[in-house]
Amino acid sequence: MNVFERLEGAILHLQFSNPPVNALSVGAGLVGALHDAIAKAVADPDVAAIVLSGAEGRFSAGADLRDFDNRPERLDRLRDLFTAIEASPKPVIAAIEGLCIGGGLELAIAAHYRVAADRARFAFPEISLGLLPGAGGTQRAPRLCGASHALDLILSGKQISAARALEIGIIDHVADDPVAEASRLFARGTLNAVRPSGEMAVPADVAEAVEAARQAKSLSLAALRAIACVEVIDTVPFEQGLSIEAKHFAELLDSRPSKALRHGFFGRREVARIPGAAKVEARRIDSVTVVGGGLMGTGIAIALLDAGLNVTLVEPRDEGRANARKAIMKTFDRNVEKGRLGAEVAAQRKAALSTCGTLEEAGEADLYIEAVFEDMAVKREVFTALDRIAPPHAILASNTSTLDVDAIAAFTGRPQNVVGLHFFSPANVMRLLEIVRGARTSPETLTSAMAFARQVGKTGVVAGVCDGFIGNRIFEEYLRQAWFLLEEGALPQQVDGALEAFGMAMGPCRVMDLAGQDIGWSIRKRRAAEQPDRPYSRVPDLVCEMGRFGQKTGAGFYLYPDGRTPQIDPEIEQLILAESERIGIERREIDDKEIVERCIYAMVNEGARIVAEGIAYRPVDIDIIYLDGYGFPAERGGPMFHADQQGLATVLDTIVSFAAGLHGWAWEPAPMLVDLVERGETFASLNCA
Ligand code: 3H9
Repeated sequence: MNVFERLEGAILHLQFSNPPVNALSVGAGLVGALHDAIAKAVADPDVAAIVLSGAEGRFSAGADLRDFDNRPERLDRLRDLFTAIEASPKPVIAAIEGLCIGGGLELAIAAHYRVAADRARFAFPEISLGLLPGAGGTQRAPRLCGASHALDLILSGKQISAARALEIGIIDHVADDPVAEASRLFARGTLNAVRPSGEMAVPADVAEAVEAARQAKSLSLAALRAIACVEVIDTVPFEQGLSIEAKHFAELLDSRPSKALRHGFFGRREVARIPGAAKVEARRIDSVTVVGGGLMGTGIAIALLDAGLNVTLVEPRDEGRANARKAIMKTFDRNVEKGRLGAEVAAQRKAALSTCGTLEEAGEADLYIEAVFEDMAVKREVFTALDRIAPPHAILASNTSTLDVDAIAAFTGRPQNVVGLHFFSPANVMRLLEIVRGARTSPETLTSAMAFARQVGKTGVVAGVCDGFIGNRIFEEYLRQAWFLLEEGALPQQVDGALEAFGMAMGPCRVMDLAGQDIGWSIRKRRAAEQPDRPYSRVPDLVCEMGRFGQKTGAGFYLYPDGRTPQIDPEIEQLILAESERIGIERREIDDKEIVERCIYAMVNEGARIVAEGIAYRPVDIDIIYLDGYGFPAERGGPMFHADQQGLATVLDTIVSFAAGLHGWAWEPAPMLVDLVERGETFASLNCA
């Protein structure tokens, strides 16, 4: 953290530095140092203008998010700095390179002028953290670029280019070297009048822009508050607008959605850290061989090509290979058609793919990902061959979602190089990558797998070896409750409706109809043999016995006349009622609260076991898996964070009350949960371990 001063003629250059993203930190002293430097420059008769820039080719990623918790009063210091800059009697020019977002953009628009490099990017990303620009952004930006453009920036959170920022008037000039250009323009007399944005005229489009913004569907709390801030521009003076904005910001900071979204932001970065790991270099991965050209292998190949890797897809069946290639090419063509990808980039990605029928033909790669049928005998065949063919440095990964990674590693003479890379379908869309650490996986392999996840734009989360790893093991408990609820009195649409109202992207009946009911059926058959003491409801099995496997067969829990849209089917209601009668359950009214608590607390209880067993390093790892892989609502922060918010004592009491009901065996409280409640602690307290 530092502010560097350099006087060049009458221009004082102030360059601030706070690696890695130049966050405007009060706690670390940057904001105070900048404020002092500005005050000193204003008092110094030798200084006629101030040029502000960020170190290392970037302006700033905004306020320091670490200042937010517990010490929100610190943020007033940031606001005071911006007021001092705006009030400076000497022109302050922001010279912008790289990222200029959030509080960084608010700093830039508190200055009197902005000169930016062509590659600079601008945004107000606060909305993705459940916040609004709270240091003048909602009051200054509309005065500079109009309310409609300002609201676009604030409500979308999206980055815009320097060219676009110039076009809408948020910056004044674009130049190769913004610092030099700022000095030159000042010397030429172009930028030397003091021009506070707060004193600029109120834009004419406030009412119209506010009205248009309110038309959007399902506006978040932060969006509603941001619109309210912009709305007052028409009616109150600038300073009062700033106080209104600060009040809304403080309330949002304390709101459940923002706390959850900030937990997700830091959680995604936290899960990248392997506790206690010695620092090892990740191996460089340029080429990957994917073994298996089915749905999963194809999706994985697309994801890797999208990340700029060279990919060889090995599929022994001629037809399967041709289909895989066709599907990959079609995906790139569709992306070009939809304007998501340039034709040239698509051509490069297509050219980076080769396909062949055998591993021998594939040539050497840095990483091999097996995505063949979930059968140990087939895995043995592939890994024995990989061990024979792959170069010594290569990482050998299995995409298994159920099988024992240690047993797979034992098929090779190099178990230290073996790891699980569990992609989620469709692999080119889903953000989560569960990285399964075998008992003998080396730290270098694990670190390389984490770096690989980042390289291909995925959130990598490490899981230990157990049946279902973290994600599917917890999901099984969630589904178990959903199916029990059906036989006790609820219908699919009610279970789905309650969980969707809670915020899940899709309820369990719809999810399994989408994924294929036959997948759950085969797992339940296996479980019935392995764990006869842990019964399941037979309801979904009965649906499968009718040949209804979900969307792919046109019917599952619902009917799908158009292949996608679920339609309630009275036949399923009859089937469920008959099953309740057959097993002697008197159906009862079940409210949405019970549905949500049973399904979500079942996840929490199993999650606590998973942390206690060391399968997950920390509770936050479970949260991120659920946020990025299972459609858990971002504004609830994941199951473990949600449990903390409810209060663990309340969660435990509820679990104990369920234990007294039907299928009480499924509700034995996890010892870790009991222990945390006894100590008055939270799951969050285990995240920093
Ligand atoms: C704001 O400004 C509020 C104001 O309107 C009002 C106030 C009153 N603070 O993501 P990366 C850390 S709200 C503190 O891995 P990338 C991050 O934790 C803020 N730390 O790199 C990580 O640390 P570590 C509005 C921050 O290149 C390291 O930097 N701003 C902040 O993939 C590298 O980050 C935002 O919402 C921060 N603001 O992406 C921007 N930002 O290495 C949030 C980052 O210890 N940030 N760190 O794990 C981002 O979107 C991305 O981090 C960014 C870089 C695009 C900047």
